[in-house]
Amino acid sequence: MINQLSQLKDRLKGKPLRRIAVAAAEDLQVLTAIKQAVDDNIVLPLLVGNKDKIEALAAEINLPTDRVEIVDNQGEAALSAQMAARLIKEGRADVLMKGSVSTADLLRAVLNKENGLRTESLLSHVAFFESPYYHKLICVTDVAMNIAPDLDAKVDILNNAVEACHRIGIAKPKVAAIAAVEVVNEKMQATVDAAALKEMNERGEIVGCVVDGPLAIDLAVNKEAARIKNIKGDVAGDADIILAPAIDAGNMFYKALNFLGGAKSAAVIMGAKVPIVLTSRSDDEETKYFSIVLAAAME
Ligand code: COD
Repeated sequence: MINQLSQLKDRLKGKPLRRIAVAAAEDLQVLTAIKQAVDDNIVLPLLVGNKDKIEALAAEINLPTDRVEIVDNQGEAALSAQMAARLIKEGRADVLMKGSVSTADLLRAVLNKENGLRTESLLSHVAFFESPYYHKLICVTDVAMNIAPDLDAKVDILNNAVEACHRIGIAKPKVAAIAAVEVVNEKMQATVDAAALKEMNERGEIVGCVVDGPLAIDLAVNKEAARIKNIKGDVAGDADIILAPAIDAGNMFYKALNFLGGAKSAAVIMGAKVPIVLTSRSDDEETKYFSIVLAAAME
């Protein structure tokens, strides 16, 4: 069982170094996380952005410049995102990382029809948490990309999270489709969709996992709460994946875990041509570092 983010590094043993393109790399925290990943022999960085600023920051943190390549862009950060996406398309990197550029600009570069990194699949954000109050890593999705997914989008979001779990060795993840209550209420779309996802899983239309729902968050992560409310099944109290009903609920849960719950996290965007590290500017260096490790494990 994986209960620490540091165990993700075990997934990388024996694998080649990942080439990581960083969009708008002129960011101290991002470069510090990159340095740790370089020191740990995880990545070879391709830093896209303002060369002078990148070199000054690299010198400040002793990032060995002989182990990084810099692609200069003196223009807007949005252009660095487009350039980084193009480098990936040209096969020059295996992972994309967000630097000092807005999430929307990075995602637009990724979603661009001609030069972006789209595949047939929906792209979605997959985050893993190590919480002092939970017995194993827990995945939460989608807390940062898809705003108000319909049922079809939720199926893709769920499948991306299941794939991420498989890649880090969680063979048959238990998925809790979250709502405010555990009974279907036609006025709460989250409950209707959660019940539909559970049925699709039972019919074999969603595979590689066990889905239960609707479940309120306490029932998903706490066996005692499930016992008191008489909720049976394999998922209750032991969920591996929390499928959020929409971005607001997911994002609040994610930030509450980090800022109030003492959790550590790592996150990646799945469904694109390559894994994408898209951490928030307020995430600390450790989150950024573990997100690099997670993305490297997805390859
Ligand atoms: N996967 C694949 N294709 C997508 C996806 C997706 N998740 N989202 C949009 N597309 C495609 C659409 O099919 C369309 O062809 C094209 O991209 C543009 O779609 P729009 O018009 O919805 O695109 P935008 O640019 O208005 O919005 C896309 C964003 C990802 C930028 C938008 O969904 C967004 O702002 N999401 C929230 C980002 C955010 O602020 N997160 C908070 C982080 S802490």
